[in-house]
Amino acid sequence: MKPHLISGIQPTGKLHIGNYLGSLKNFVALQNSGKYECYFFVADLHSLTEDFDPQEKPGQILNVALDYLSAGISPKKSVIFQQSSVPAHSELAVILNNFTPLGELRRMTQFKDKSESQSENVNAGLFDYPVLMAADILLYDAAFVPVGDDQVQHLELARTLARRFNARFGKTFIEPKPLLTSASRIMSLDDPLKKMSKSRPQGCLFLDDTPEEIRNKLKRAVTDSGREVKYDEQSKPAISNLLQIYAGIINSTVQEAESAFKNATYVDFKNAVAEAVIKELTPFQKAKKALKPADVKKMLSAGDKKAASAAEKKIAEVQKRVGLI
Ligand code: AQP
Repeated sequence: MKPHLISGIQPTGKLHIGNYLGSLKNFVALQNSGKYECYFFVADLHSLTEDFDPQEKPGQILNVALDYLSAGISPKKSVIFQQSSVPAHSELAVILNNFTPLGELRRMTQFKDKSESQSENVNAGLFDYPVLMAADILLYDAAFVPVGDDQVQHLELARTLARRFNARFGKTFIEPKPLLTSASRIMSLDDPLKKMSKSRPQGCLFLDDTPEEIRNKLKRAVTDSGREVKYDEQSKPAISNLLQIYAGIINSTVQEAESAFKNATYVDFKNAVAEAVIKELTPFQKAKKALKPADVKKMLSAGDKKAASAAEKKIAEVQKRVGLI
């Protein structure tokens, strides 16, 4: 039996090149490696932890599913589903809450960061986010979880919870390991010290951007002092970020990208990054246009059923272990 692998993306807005290089592109490669039984979900429950408009939510959920398919995740090879359609995620999170000391959640840097960035909405869901994430993973016996480096601390908590539960109730869960991509943190085009985030659209290069928009955004992207295209996160954070984007897109290392632009000007380099991004996104955008929303919804509910059948077995086992049934 192949090891299970799971990951999700929140439907909080249009996906950007950070989501693509940090997760989506890697999801496709992992799926196509044939080494794993893959589960990819739309993390809609997680997305409620920040301000949202209920009118926009269904479109955002559909959009993540469309992006999965357009990037090459196939329902023939992977289980693609919507988190909230499988109630066992919430049930397991409620049970795991009882084995999670508050102090462990207080340490989470994402909670601290988001408490500052959304200070008017520091809700219990945000605090409990890592426990729901642990439930998402443990429910499917996932051995591997492809994540960006910002999620490594959450994954560590999932491992701790698995260990703690197994020690007390007998072997129930697998301890998941992270699979990191090389482009684990793409920064904003307007501020290379801030992570590219859906919630800061002014710094994003979106997967749906037209070639013109991509060219303009890269032209306007901030650069650093000096003239040399050089990878140095301390003294050249903006150029280093563009090198990361370029290398991620063409599947090379930043060192190779750096030497390819050794004698180039910033302008030439930025143009080359724009053209590489356009080349990569053209087939994605074509595939997305060809998809019919009604078909995608059908595909998603078929995936929900497959995911639910695995999850229901595990939640029943957990309920038995803790003495509920
Ligand atoms: N800038 C980034 N660089 C590399 N990877 C990134 N990811 C997100 N931003 C970057 C990775 O994308 C996956 C899905 O992310 P998510 O939507 O579930 O949550 P997120 O990390 O909170 O993404 P955003 O864009 O920053 O959304 P908002 O603004 O809504 O919080 C994850 O694997 C993440 O690491």
